[in-house]
Amino acid sequence: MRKTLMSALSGMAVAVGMTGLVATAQATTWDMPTPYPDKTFHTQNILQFSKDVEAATGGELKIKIHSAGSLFKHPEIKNAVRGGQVPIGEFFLSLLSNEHAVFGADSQPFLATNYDEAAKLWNSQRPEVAKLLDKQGLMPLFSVPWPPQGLYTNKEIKTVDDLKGIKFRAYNAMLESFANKVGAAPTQVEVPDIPQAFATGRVEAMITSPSTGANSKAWDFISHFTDIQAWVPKNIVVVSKKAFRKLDKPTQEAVLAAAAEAELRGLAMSKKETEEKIKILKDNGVIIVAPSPELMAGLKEVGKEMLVDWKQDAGAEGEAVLSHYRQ
Ligand code: PCA
Repeated sequence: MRKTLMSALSGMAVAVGMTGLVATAQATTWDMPTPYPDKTFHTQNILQFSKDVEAATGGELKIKIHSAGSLFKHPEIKNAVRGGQVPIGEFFLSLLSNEHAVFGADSQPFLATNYDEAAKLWNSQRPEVAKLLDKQGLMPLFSVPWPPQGLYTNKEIKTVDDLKGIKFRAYNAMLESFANKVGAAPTQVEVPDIPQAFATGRVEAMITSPSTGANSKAWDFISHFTDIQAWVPKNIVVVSKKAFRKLDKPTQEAVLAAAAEAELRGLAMSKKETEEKIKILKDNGVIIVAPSPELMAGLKEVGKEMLVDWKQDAGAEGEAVLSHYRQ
C-alpha cells in the first residue's frame, strides 16, 4: 500500500513537473540590467514596466530587473545588449558621449535646462540617436529625464573660481570636461559608490539631481546644494532588435505599449520628485542656495566653450540636432 502510494505520488510529481516544463518552454524571460539602486524613481518605473509587460502578455514575456549594476556594471550595459548577452538594458544616455557627441546633447551645460526644453531637445536628438543605435542592432524603447542637475559642495560657491582644485565626482565625459574647465579634479564614480567615494575623500563635490543627492544621503558629506539647473540628462532603455524580432506580434505590441506608458509615467515621476527631494535635502540640514548671478554667468561661459567643442565633435548629426532644436 505504502509503495503504491509513493509511486502514485512520484507519478504525480512527474506530471506536475512536466506541465511546469511545458509552461516555461513557452514563456520568455528577459534579464534586464539597470545601473541605479531600487529606490531610484527610474528603477521603480522600470519595475512597473516589467509588471505591465508581464500582465499584458499573460506571462508570456517576463522581464527580470537586475538593478544597481548587479548583473553588468553601468559602463558595460550597452555593450552587453549589443553583444547579445542580455536582450534589454537601461543606461544613462550621455554615458555614450565618448562614442558619439550626439549622445551627449542632453548633458551639454545650459543647452536645455528645464523639462520643456529637455522634451524639445529629445525630439531633435531622438532620430539621430535612433540611427546610431540602429547601426549597433539596438532600438530605443523609452527615455526618461532626471530632474535638473544641481551643485553639491561642502562650502558656499559664489563664483566659478570657488570650484578650483575641488575633487569632483563625474558621471560622463562631458561632466569630466566641465570639471576640468572650471579647474576642478574629476573622478568617475557610479551612483551606488557615491557615499563611499565621499567618505574616503576620493571626491568632495558633485553635480547631479536632487534625486541622486537625496538617495545618496548627501547631507552626510556636503553642506550646500546650489540649484544651478544646469542640464536635464536622460536615461534610455534599449532592446536588441534581434531579441525583439523573436517575439510574436502581440508580444511586441505589448512591449511597445508598456514602453510608451513608462515614458509618460517616468516623466511625471521625475517632475514630482524634483521638489520632494530638494525638501528632503533641506529637512536633513543641507543649505539650499539660489546661485549668484556671478556664478551663473561663469558657468554659462563654460557651457558656451563646451558647445563649441561639442559642435565640432558632433559633426553633421550634431548640426541636425541643434538646428532642429533651435527652430
Ligand atoms: N543621477 C545620475 C545621473 C544623473 C542624475 O541625476 C548620476 O548622478 O549618476
